[in-house]
Amino acid sequence: MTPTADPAPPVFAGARDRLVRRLGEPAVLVCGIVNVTPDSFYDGGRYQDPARAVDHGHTLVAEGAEMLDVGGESTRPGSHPPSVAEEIARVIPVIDALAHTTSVPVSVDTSRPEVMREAVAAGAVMINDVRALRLRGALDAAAALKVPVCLMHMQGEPATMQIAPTYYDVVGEVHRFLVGRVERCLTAGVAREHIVLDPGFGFGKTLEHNLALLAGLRSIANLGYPVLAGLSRKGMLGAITGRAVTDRLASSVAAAVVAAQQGASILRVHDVAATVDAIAVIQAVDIARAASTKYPQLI
Ligand code: 7PJ
Repeated sequence: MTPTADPAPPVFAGARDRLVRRLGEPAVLVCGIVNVTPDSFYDGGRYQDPARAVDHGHTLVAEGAEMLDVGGESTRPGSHPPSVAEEIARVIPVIDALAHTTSVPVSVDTSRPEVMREAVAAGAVMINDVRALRLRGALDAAAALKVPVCLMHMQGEPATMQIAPTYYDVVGEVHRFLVGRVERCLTAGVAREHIVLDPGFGFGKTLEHNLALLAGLRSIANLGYPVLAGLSRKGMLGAITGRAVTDRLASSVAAAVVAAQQGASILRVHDVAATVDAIAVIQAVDIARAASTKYPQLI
């Protein structure tokens, strides 16, 4: 294969290009989470069996997910990564099955270049990296694979990130970090229209930091790249409501709505059906607002 050849298998190049076009549209996209892990904070162990993970992906698509994000590394605070071989064994069969049996784009939640390459060969059309392509070889792998990449901010590593998160100006620092990663990506040859940004809620952040980022999300969206927000059932919602992870549906939907109103383009969620309904309400109001500007006598 020549270096300029398209590395996506031809059947998936179309799915990738549809995703890139979709990311350019204003409507918010709901991405369903498929965790193939024994230890994720909410659904760890529930979908560890590949067949169950695939079934769950189908359920999320039936609920209205426009994308699925498949991950094999739990990044919950205090967790340690699995071996590369273990991560590959977890995610590749699930990505392969979902890419061949659903109509939605499949993203791989990984930081490792080896996993990125196998995942794209199996049909993944986006890379979601909580380490923003900072592991050795990841940036070059992502550029060569020519798929959209989500660059997430994290202070530290999952094993220790919640011990003492410290910022002087969290919104400014996350903003600067993301701008720096965008520059590195562009230099490495990642296409501008393939870049997605994420402030990384809960990744090396206190409640105060997370709230400042949610309130200031617009400043990140104003960089001009689609923003992904992952707030679903996270600890910050437990801190606000006093509720256990199983009882954070309402707060998760509220947080998703706030993120959408602050300019998020992709909502990464466990609870697809409820989030899709909430976004439908926002969209209906947006349409009414556009109409009222056109025909002011209606308001
Ligand atoms: C995020 C993620 C997030 C992106 C996880 C969970 C914890 N990827 N992977 N953003 N969170 N891009 O499933 O809630 O917030 S793992």
